[in-house]
Amino acid sequence: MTSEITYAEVNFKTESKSSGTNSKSLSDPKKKTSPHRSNPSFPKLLLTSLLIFLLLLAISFFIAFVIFFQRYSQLKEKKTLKEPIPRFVECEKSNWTMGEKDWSCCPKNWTSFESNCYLISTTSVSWDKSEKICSETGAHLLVINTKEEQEFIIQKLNENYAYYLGLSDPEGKNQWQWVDQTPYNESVIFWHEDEPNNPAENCALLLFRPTTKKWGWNDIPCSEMQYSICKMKKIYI
Ligand code: MMA
Ligand code: CA
Repeated sequence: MTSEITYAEVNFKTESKSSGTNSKSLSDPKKKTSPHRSNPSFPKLLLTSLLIFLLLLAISFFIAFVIFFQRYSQLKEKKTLKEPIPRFVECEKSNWTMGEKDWSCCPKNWTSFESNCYLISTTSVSWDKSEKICSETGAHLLVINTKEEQEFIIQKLNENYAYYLGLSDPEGKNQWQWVDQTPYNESVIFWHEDEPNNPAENCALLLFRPTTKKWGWNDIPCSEMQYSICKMKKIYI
């Protein structure tokens, strides 16, 4: 904002200066036709106005360059925030290849299963916040696609805690949605008995129930502070 105002001021100055020069140069031809031929201040004036013009041009270029550089670095910053590439990765050689890329990698300290990486987060935050934290690393809250995937994940979890999934029912109409747009498939659901049970509980989590000695899903209010699990696709190099 400020830089645009400065630019407008410079333009204004340029105009007023050049209009001043014009009026002088307009008066100069008159002098030439007049009987007093020799006017020693004329070349000096021309040189001065030329210098001023060049100076203003240089300043304008400089300001334009500064604005451009600022915008460019802002753009670059936004890009890096949107799609962060993990600084450290751990890779293993795949027994099958993705074209030329035969190493599959997960960010350091994430666990890997099939073609995905998982991070079990032990900070208690709301559902929205946990999804935000996952997405900042290029991941999503856990979307469970198969029974095998859930079986793999639960053996990494603590039975005394519950973990947010990427599953919500925003309108409380029992229309459950996965965060990555995976269709909600009734044949791959693992709700605990009698769950989901409350239209005011719009977010799902994975927890252990000692009564049935089973891991399963429950719906709870999205504002509850809970642990969570992030999931992202492996990176192939
Ligand atoms: C809690 C809460 C609910 C859940 C019931 C099951 C009392 O509420 O976790 O989401 O459905 O327990 O008894
Ligand atoms: Ca419930």
